[in-house]
Amino acid sequence: MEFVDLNYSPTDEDLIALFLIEPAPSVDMLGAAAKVAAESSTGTWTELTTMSDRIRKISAKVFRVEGNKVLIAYPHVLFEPGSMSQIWSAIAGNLFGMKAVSSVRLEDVFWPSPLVKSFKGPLYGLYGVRSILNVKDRPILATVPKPKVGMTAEEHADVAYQVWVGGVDLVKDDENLTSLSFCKFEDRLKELMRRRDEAEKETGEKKAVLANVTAPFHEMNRRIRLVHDYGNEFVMIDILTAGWSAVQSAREIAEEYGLAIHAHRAFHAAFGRIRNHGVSMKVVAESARLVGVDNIHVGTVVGKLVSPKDEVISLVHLMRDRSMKEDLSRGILEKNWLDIRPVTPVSSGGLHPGIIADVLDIVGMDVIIQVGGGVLGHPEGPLSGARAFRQSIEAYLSGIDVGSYAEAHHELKVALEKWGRAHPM
Ligand code: RUB
Ligand code: CA
Repeated sequence: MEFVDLNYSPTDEDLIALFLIEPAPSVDMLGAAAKVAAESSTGTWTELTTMSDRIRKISAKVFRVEGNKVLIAYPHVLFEPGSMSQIWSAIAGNLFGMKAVSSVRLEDVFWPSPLVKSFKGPLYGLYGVRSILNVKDRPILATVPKPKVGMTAEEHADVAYQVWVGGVDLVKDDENLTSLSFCKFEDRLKELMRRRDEAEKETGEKKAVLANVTAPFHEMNRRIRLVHDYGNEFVMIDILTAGWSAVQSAREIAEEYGLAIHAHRAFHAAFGRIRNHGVSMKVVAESARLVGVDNIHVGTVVGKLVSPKDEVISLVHLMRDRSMKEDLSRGILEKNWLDIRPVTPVSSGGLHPGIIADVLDIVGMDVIIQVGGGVLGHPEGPLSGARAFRQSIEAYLSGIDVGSYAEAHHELKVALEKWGRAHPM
């Protein structure tokens, strides 16, 4: 019980973690909470002869328990400044496997100023990304060419060219499209840049690629350089499969070359989907904002992937706002991002023109909307698919129902005939 002190008032410099805990059948709540605090800070399963008062002072303390919500304060010296991997090894590490709990979820974190200041945050962030693309007064539009893997570099770039001309700003590599035998990274990038220049000339709009550089670190480093050398402005990283150390190192290199980072979150649902165990997407996104990605996927509510409405709304605010008040009922601890720039939320996964309005009603205008299948599945091809996508955005911005707007917009009409307003599975 030396890891519990219900009279403790945390200081501004403590990191606070909000856990949802279900104790194992033979364990009471305070006992389980104490074990979580111990395992994630200075303790282990038994009393130690090597423990001292000096070390007890820096141990984590359970200081508040409300139902299944347990708040634990950690003196910031338990964490290595500027190392997200080390922080996760502590507060998102061994504790998930302890026999003392039936389930435990890291729901949110209060990041104290000594740690916030130790991270760089985004180089560009939401407003910087808008100004790279020169898109100020509408959501930014992105498309993943589909099939997600399988096309050659030339086929891929040809699809990209068509969707750019149809009105999309960003062409995104998919999470599993890196450098494959039939579509090597450099070949694809080269071809994409050539076609990008054509599309920019034709449309007079700025266009760019979210180039997936995910790879073992030295190779990722080389790919980031290539993206710069070929004149593109963005790299994309599968941040969870690559790992925080790789993302932080990539952030350093991206800064050298002035590149923005698009964070794909593939893998998050493996530990975040079940809402009473694992790590919430909020903690993933907050960690990503600190280490300095510029865009991050937050879900759609209405698309093909599970993303509950309350979670998506929280994520959008956690990425865009400068600060937030504690709201335990929503599983949110206070936030003060200091000088860390806002991040662009990305809504993606199973979207099509018929449901864009539903998403924008939830996430607002300061977002990237990504539509892959909902563009490439258009019966008249990629160019028409992209036009239909852009038309659905125009309809929303003019406050006109997409069905009425479609009467005078052929591509949108065809898209609605295929997909209607269905929320896909
Ligand atoms: C979207 C897609 C993305 C998902 C990931 O393709 O492949 O990888 O957005 O999901 P499509 P999330 O538009 O055809 O569904 O953004 O929820 O992480
Ligand atoms: Ca994908």
